[in-house]
Amino acid sequence: MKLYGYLASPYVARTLLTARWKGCGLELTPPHGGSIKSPEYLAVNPLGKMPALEDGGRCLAESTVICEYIDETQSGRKLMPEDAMDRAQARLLARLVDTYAAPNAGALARNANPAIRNDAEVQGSLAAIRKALGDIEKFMGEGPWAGGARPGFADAVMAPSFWSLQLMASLYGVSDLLDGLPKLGRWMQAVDADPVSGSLRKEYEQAFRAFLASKKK
Ligand SMILES: N[C@@H](CCC(=O)N[C@@H](CS)C(=O)NCC(=O)O)C(=O)O
Repeated sequence: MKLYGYLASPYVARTLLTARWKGCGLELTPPHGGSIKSPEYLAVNPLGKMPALEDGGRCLAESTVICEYIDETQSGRKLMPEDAMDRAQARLLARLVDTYAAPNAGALARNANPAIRNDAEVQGSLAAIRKALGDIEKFMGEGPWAGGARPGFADAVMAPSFWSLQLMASLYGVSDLLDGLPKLGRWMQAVDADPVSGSLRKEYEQAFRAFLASKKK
């Protein structure tokens, strides 16, 4: 099994977090030809996005699909809940992040340079992110993890997206996106305190900052 992409992508980081929580030792491989738009990589993932996963000569795209595949095929504790409603709830949280929160990251990234910043677009994106996080808060249980006592699929999907949104929001002076959201605040404390997700967050933030610095050159 081979996982392609760079850690600075939250979509890649969630698949790596899944692999690490499973304890399966899956490492990241840079995209074929050094780019997600190279003909070699497009042959693996025609979407030209990361991550992609190759296994047994076949390829998968889309991070949540890859997370589920890793969970189903690798040994170790199942990250997807046993109960059908709990499973649906985990997929729902993942869907809410991907549909309503994460898509706003693009506008924050685009406006990082103050010289060519569109303030209205930035404020609109921050408001949309806050609205999405407020909605996600309403679907969180008592925690501390999304599914209760232990980390699972929803946590693996959500955590890197929250890291990325927080890093981007901090470019605009927003120091805590989860302010006023007690369930998500407790959840993030659990994510930071967990040895696997806590240490991946540090690696992720380093990779993200290196990516931003490379864009400035
Ligand atoms: N829905 C996709 C999103 C993946 C995605 O957008 N990845 C970004 C990196 S953060 C990417 O590859 N962007 C390149 C592009 O869209 O051209 C997933 O969950 O895997």
